[in-house]
Amino acid sequence: MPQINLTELAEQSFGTSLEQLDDRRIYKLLVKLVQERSATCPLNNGKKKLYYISAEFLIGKLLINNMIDLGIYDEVKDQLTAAGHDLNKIEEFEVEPSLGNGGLGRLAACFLDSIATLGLTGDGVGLNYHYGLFRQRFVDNQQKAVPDEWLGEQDILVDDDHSYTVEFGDFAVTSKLVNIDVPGYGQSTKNRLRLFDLASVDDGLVPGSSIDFDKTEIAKNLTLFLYPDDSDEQGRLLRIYQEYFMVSNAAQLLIDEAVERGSNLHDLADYAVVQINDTHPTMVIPELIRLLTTEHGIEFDEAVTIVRSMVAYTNHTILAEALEKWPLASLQKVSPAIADIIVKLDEIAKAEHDDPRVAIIDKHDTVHMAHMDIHFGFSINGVAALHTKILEDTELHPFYEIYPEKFSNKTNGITFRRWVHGANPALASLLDDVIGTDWRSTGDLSKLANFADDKDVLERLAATKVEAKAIMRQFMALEQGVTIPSNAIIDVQVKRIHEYKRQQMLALYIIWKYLDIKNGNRPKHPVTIIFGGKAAPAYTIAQDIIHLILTLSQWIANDPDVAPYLQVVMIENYNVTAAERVIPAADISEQISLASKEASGTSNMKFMLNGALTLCTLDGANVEIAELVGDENIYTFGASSKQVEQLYADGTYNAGALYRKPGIKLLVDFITNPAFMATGNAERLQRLHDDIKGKDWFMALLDIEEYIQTKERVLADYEDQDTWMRKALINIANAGTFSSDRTISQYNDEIWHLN
Ligand code: CR6
Repeated sequence: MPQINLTELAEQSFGTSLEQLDDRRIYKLLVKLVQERSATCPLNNGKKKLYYISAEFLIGKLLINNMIDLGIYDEVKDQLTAAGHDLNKIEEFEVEPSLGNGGLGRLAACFLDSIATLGLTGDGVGLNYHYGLFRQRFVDNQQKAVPDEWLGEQDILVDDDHSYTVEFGDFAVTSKLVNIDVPGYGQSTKNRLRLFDLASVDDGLVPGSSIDFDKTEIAKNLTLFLYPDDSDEQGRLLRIYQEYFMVSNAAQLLIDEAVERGSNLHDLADYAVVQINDTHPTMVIPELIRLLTTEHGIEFDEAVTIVRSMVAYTNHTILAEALEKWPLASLQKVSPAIADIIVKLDEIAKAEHDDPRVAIIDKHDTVHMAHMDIHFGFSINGVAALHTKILEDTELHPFYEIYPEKFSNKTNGITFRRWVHGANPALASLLDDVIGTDWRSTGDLSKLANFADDKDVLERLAATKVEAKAIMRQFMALEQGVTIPSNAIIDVQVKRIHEYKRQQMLALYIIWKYLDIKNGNRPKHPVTIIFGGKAAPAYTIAQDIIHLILTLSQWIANDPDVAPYLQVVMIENYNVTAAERVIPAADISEQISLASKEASGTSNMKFMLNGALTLCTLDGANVEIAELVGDENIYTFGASSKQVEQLYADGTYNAGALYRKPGIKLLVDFITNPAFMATGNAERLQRLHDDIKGKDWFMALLDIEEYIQTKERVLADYEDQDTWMRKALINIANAGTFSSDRTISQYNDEIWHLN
């Protein structure tokens, strides 16, 4: 590849010097450069191709990431710096795509990066949501969801001429396709993210201020939002329409491309493998069978056999709410042909295994999508060792008894290109200096452990944290309007708002700390607690938790006794870009879910990689982090997953009894003390208070005391910076396991078998 000369490009494109060029035009220049480079990369083109089908891909901004993957980032950055420009400021002109929700979508994005980096032939397939999930605004300390209009200004979508008809029960729609290039790091080839859309979409329907729209106007509105509100019948139907639209397009594309590469369709499994990311794409199973039989003349039994050897399923949760079950009647309405095939598949499964616990269609005529995946896929995996064990031993045990060979674990991972190289350049260059540059492609950071007692390296590591904090503070000031003290301990919990993740428990800690400071116990360093995350619009308690956090933030900021020592910040519209600023700056990583409930977590890995210390329950991948770094380099607390499972099984958890302990009552009742309530929304605060006191389904009160003690130990330990930085270094040195390149190698070696 020719070398890059930005000075020359600036002259050619704008007739001015690079120094004189404003950030917006530099941004345009870089976009063009990346597009041109990427266009010259041929597609990976192995015989067998992976289709990673997912309802979400939380890809984040792409400019910097693509420059890294194309191998031009350092060159570009150096030239810009020399000309007095700041790449972070230039990146602000890029709009972040809104195609995902949380960890599952971000995982899919890391996976695409690693699939391309390993030179594997595999595309992501999903939908092109015009307004994404939603954009989060805070109004009166409450979340307001508005459409996220990201599509207007983006420069990343490339038109593709594939177009298909998708037949629903009483009408048909036509699709169109756009692609996003996914170059691989250190490769000259690329893959793509394929996003289907309605040819007849009408995105003028949504007024800027509301996410409400007519859910019956499928042919206009199908691809407006990711996860449209499913609290009513129409909303649930819309989700099924979306899912069927997604997989019908994916299946038609897959068959077309396999035929192009020489498949006679009897051998389709030699040409394609499908990874079903959570249950949303499950209907790809009956859809492939439908296409093979009705369009391509293959016998039903053979079609079933073919499909059974080419689809694999990943489970991401044991929470019942995310294990989809649809009424057969709803599936019949969306696609009678698919419903018929599901009925036949259910008969086959019942003939093979006469056990109501593993039925696809239960006695209420409800279709269990995960059950279809397990019977008619060849593989099912969990996303962390503990999660997979829970699937095997309890949640999916009857299936494990039938098909032990189908089960495996694939602990999640993250791409180091985005999460160190791009997000934490200071740390990346320190690593280059200390252990050489191989880690960028191998993910191997273990050599860093040799420097655990090297004072110079520890000091330089501390300096990278200072630098990351400066970038974060600048972001917070400019984008969020908050000033964070430069000497503050940065304590972060960023993830979707959900009771099982227990943001409410951290809120109770904040109340405790507030009262403690009021009592005169002033921390040596100020503590800034940062939250970020969206709550599903129909999830009332999660909205109440956001309200509590924002009300506490304001209450504390207004108390001059406490404000200099404690600060609470909730990032508005937390997204990948915000994550890239905040995670490298963190000292403490909050991973405090109720044990057994967080399947894996992936922010835990990003924080560890960036040298934060983890404060956690033994849940999800935290268990693996703890094993790797050893007890003295992590802070764990709380009931074990076994204990929690037992409490649920016995039905003996008693929130009320715990609430009555004086130390706990004081914290919970703070939420409804009249002066505090007067500053917020009384209905929300009262409801949340009553829920914690009376139900507390995710057992925050069970772990709160030990959590407070452990956190105080963490804060005290921070004061010994030498020991702290040593722990941070050990964490980074052990993070290599969590490279998504490792995860993808395992998927490929054990499931996909691509060349
Ligand atoms: N919320 C899990 O809860 C896991 C990701 C990716 C989740 C989380 O622990 O890290 O998937 N599950 O595997 C679902 O979205 C259903 C998540 O993102």
